[in-house]
Amino acid sequence: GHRSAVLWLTGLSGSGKSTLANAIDLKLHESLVRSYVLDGDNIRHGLNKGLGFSEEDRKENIRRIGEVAKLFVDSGQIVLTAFISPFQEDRNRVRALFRKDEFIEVYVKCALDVCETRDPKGLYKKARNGEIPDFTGISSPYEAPAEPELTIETDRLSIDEASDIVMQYLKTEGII
Ligand code: GGZ
Repeated sequence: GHRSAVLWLTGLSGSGKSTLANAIDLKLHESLVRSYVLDGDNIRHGLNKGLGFSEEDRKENIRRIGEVAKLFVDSGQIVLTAFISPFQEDRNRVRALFRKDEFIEVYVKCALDVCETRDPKGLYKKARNGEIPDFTGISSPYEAPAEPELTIETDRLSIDEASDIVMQYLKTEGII
């Protein structure tokens, strides 16, 4: 058996949150742990369709995702969330929904210039050109976590190394 928990990944666009979440998800499945990834693909296109990127909309986005994560934890699973979640106050509000040992804030740390070089969807280029307003890191703030349970530097580690660090943490904490 294993405990349930939320791995709350936070970081810039292009920092590798979804990639890392999916790599961890795969390793959890290989260890017969029930897990699920929430990201823009299954949340912003569905439940949160209609929310944009103003401070108010991001706050509501994160609030709803926190409530959904809570349902997954109640169902006994490990849920991984991959959202920029740029505001410390919004992340703290989500943290408050959980027991101390259930909420694991993972800072997916990557230098802005590296994210901007990766630019997999060409969004940074558009943001620099003024085609996307309120873009995190360019024209909207990102507040790095003050006291994350884990910091994973994706500009220094491979996906395999990064996901192994998180798996090791879950084992050390007795979650899996
Ligand atoms: C930041 C934006 C924006 C703006 C569209 N700012 O790299 P992506 O494309 O796939 O991930 C980003 C995603 C961010 O959505 P989140 O739900 O994670 O944001 S938040 O937690 O702040 O609510 C990016 C794309 O949406 N995107 N416009 N203005 N990212």
